[in-house]
Amino acid sequence: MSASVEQPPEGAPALRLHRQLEKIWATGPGWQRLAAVNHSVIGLRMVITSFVFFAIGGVLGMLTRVQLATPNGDFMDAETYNQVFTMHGSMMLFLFAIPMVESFAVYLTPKILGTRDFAFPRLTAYGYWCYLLGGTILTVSLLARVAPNSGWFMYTPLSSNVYTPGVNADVWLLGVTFVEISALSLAMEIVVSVLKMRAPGMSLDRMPIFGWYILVTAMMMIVAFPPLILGSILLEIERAFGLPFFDPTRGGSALLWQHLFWLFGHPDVYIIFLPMAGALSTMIPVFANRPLVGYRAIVVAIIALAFLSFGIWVHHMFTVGIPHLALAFFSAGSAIVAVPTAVQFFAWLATLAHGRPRWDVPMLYIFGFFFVFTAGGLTGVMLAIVPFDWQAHDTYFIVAHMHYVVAGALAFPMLAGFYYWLPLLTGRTAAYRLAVPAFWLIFIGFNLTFFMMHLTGLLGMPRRVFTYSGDEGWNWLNLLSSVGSFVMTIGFGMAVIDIIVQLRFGRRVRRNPWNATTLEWAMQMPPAPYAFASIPRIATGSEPVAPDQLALSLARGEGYLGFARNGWQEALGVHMTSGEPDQVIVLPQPTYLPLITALFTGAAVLAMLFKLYLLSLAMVLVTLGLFVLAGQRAGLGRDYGPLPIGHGVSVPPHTEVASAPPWLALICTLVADGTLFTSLIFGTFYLWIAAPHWPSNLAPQANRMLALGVIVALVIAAAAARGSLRSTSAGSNAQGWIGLAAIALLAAMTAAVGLIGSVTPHPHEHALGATAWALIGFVALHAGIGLLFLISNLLRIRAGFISPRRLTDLRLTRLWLDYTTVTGVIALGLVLALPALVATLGARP
Ligand code: HEM
Ligand SMILES: [Cu+2]
Repeated sequence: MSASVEQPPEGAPALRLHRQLEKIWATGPGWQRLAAVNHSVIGLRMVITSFVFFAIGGVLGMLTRVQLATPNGDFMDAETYNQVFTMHGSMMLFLFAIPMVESFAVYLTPKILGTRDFAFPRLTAYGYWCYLLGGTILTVSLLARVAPNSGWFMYTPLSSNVYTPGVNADVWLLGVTFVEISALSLAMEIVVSVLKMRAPGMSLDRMPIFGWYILVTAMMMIVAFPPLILGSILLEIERAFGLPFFDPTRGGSALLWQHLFWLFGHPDVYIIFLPMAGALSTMIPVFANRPLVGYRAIVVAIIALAFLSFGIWVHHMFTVGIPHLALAFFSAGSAIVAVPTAVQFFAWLATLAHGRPRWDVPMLYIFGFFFVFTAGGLTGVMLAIVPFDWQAHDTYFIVAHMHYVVAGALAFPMLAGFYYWLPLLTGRTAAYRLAVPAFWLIFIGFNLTFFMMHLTGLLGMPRRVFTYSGDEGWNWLNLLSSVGSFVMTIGFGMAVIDIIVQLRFGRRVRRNPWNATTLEWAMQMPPAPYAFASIPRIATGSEPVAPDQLALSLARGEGYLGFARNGWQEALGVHMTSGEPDQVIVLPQPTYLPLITALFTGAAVLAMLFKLYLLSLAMVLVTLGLFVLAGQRAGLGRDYGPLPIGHGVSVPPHTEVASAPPWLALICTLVADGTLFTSLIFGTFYLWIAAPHWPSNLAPQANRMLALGVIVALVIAAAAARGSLRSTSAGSNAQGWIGLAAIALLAAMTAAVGLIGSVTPHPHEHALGATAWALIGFVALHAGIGLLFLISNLLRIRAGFISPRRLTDLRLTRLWLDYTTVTGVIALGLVLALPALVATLGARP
């Protein structure tokens, strides 16, 4: 079978190997940079882009402080102030915090885990472009003076059509959803890459602690973002087409938005914190000069934290009128979440206490983190106590708490991380004469700004006011806050200058300047596009790696895959838990497709903003078509059988195994999609149980025959997908089965559209009809996507990418159609059952 595979040359000298790999992996110069898909390139771009958004968001923050420095400020009017502080909060969270932690993950994870790249390089690039375009749309809206203005959490009814008639809220809903989708796609590939692409021998329990943090964070993203995406879609549908999900006069509920928002919002705090905590857990042992204390306890703690954080979103809603029992429950839960955080804290302190800490710039910022984050944690425990929250809610105390937590968790560890990893990139080190004073200015300025806000809050100053009269006793506190914010900004400015100076004039350092024991230091400085010339094997036992010796041996090609074969970009796939190599993953080359696809996605968003819905639909279809096209030539065009990877080991290419990365990626996708679906079900039940105006005499009749028709058609499609898989693996032609599946899906979609047309009460009139519309729409959409899967299958069978041994495509289609059938049965069952359910509850006010 494997006739024309190039044989690996024996003992390639380091330099020749380097040249060969460079030729295969490098991104071209000039315009070809736009085609880059490499994780180092994209990761670096993301760092820079998120830092630019941080600067813009910072300027907006400064503007708010100028306005609030003195009473009766007339620097801005109320409307401008609303836009400025809404954009400040939204930018800081959606365009800076989340992308910044993701960029750390994108740049560092493959290097720390000892692999050459992520599993889906083109998706990395697509995610980056979507982020850049979405962020640009939001920024431009600010210049056009149509920026979002109803607060960064967009509470309805303030953000609904009645109170925010312009496009301001649409910009937020569409722009943020765009950015979230990119975050979600990155999260999926992070999960797959961490699980499937570690260095051989790196079993899960020997993975560097950073890998655990990133894995848990990415999994949290997969479950945390869908509720917000759903909420944004429903609110946008309400604003654009008048379907009342959040309008209480027509059976909707404004509180549903808050639930969906905070189901995302609270876990998001930990999504931001955990990767940075991972950076801390990586740096602290290095500076303490001894291994991390309590590796296992930390792993347990972060998993516990992930679970707990999803259960306490209601602590953001203590004042909306929640039953007493629920208050007690969520209050206790919020206090308990301090425990796993404390476990990490004590592990860090113990590591420092047992070692001989070395002072350097990153350590300064780590000290800053300890101080600021502890303070934020303490006020957090205060706010978890319901009576206190009732007092402090919507005062500046919350703003103070939030900045202590977010900046403590993010800004300080981020700067520590910059200073720690920058030598890897530049081979140079910081200029201390700037770095140290910069730290102190940031630290003092930060505390001056935000400590005062605790006091202004306790004195009763509400947040989001654009001015105050001056006789409340808030004057000098506000002035000090504003002065502090300028001190902090000067500090940030100095840190930026310091980093730029380091890039150009920093003192040269040797490899691994901090004496670290993780793999990223065992590569060239700066890293080559292929990361490792050959892939290390992690020996048994948990002795730390010695990057210096390892680096030379890897560069000489003494690890796995220490050769260039067929011009392929090769990486190793491993068994998820044991870390034993089980496949060669052949990665795609640079291409403009991600950029083009993102441009069309952006065009769809813009068309929606300008209310050109048909154009938008067309753009969505082009985007989907491009995805199918991108899948066209992915993988390998023929069977190869086991390929040698060095050290006498041979494994098959990823196209010929069952546990290939795309399979795992689809499972992650379905988890995300299933969370969205569950949120939709939750919303339906929530409205039925809690929303006003659900009289029992609505007596709607969904058409049972049509519903049955949808289900039967879906079952036929799923069965036909099984048939196509069976006949292909038996070596016969599957096109008939695929055709049958396609016809069944078309029938299902037609029946679903008919069903939507006959829904009563009309979706415009009542939330009952609107939720039925959404549930059936969900089913129709998934049947449509199933159709794309089938088209892709046909094209790829024709092009020879599917064979009895290369079945991944067909297995993906089967899984998708099974999922569509199951969710379809649940959704339609609920649509049919709702009228009866409504009747049992009776008329409510
Ligand atoms: C130059 C430093 C900063 C200043 C002067 C500043 C100032 C402010 C002010 C005045 C508000 C409005 C509060 C309100 O009326 O509700 C605000 C809100 C907010 N800030 Fe900052 N901020 C700064 C840095 C940051 C950073 C570093 C982050 C995140 C990483 C951040 C995230 C937020 C968020 C999410 C909100 C919305 C809070 C809410 O109202 O719920 N800020 N900030
Ligand atoms: Cu929370």
